[in-house]
Amino acid sequence: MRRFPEGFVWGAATAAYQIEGAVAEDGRAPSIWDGFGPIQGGDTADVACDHYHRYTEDVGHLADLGVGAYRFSVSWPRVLPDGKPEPRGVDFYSRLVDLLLERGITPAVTLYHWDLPRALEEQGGWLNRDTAYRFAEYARVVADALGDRVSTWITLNEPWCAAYLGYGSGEHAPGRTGGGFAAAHHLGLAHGLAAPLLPGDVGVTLNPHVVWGGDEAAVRRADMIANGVFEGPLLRGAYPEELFAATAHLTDWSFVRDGDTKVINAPLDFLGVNYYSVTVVEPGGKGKPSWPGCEDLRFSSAPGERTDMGWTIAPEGLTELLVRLARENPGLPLVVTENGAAYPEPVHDARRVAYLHGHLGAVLDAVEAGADVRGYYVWSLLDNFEWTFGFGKRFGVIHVDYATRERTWKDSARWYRSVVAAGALPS
Ligand code: IFM
Repeated sequence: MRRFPEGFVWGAATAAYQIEGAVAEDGRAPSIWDGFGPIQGGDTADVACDHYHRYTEDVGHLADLGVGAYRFSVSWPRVLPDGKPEPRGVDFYSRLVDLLLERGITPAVTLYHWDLPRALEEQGGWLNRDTAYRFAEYARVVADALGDRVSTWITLNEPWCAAYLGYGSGEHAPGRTGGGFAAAHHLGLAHGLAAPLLPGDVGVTLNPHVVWGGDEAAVRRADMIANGVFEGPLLRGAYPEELFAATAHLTDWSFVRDGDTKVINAPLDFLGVNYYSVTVVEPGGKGKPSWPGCEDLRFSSAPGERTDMGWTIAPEGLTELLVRLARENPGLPLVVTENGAAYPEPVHDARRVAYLHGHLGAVLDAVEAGADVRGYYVWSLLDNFEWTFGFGKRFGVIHVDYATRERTWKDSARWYRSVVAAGALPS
């Protein structure tokens, strides 16, 4: 057995839009994802996993798994449906938090997991600087409602996706193209304005890319676009020097105002890290719309076995990432806030067990190399609405039957429970 450090936090993660359903209840307003199409299979998240009505059962599953923490997100359009600072649907989260605490599970609350109120998108969304200030108001409302019981906060989930897929390639809602850097900047500003308002431990969750390739310049540029744009201001208070010249053909960065990067660089208690796979880059391609400033590069997957998402299984990338982040940010605890794999098997999911085993081993390798990794949240507690893939990709350790919404434990749930109980990984 390989033991995890004393006090290591074991968790499971979800996000509001992917599991809640109840999109028209308690006055919830539309989000940018409602009606965003084309979603594979014509699926919608109108009911999703019906977690809004089944949260008691789901907290029971968390308790049975034995996890010490549950990472979920609050739906902004449920809490502030008309943008006025008079919260409505926050009671749902209050009941959820109470139940978690009753069962001895620490709530870890994400404030933005991609479900922007549509009304704000109509005013420019993340291209509009004002959205950052609206986010801070929303953060204050949630902090006022839950801050007496919640002491672990994550401001944003994967701003790379929200900015570059939502406003760069347009693959994600709201489906706009060409504004990825402005969106990234305003998301960072939103984080920086909100972070000081949250009581307790505050982090932000990134999906830093592990970029592999033989050409040093290509790797360095892709790393700057995927990681430097976010980690620079958030962790070091400045954008990378080379960024402005490398992207001058796309933007003049005039949306960055004096003092912004200082705000974005608000003190952090931990950095959330989501990891699934690695990216391979080489010179001589046609770029990818979600990689602005990398138009002359070719992106591919690393060779090897892949999950149902087509993502190569590369646990060594997680070790590399955690060790890099630890080296570059001494004193900043790291938490793996998402890791997992999509596979279709309804119950006997040996491939997911192997994936999780490999990646937990990779976390231990990073710890042994000196990285201060404080916890791990499996993605995901439940099969759920996988954005543009609809219900077609299943990440849960618990199976959801979308006809009945019945939950059934997969082998990976039983396996994870045994690892959590032992606090150690079988070798
Ligand atoms: O389902 C998503 C989640 O919402 C954000 N991180 C990646 C997961 C798998 O694609």
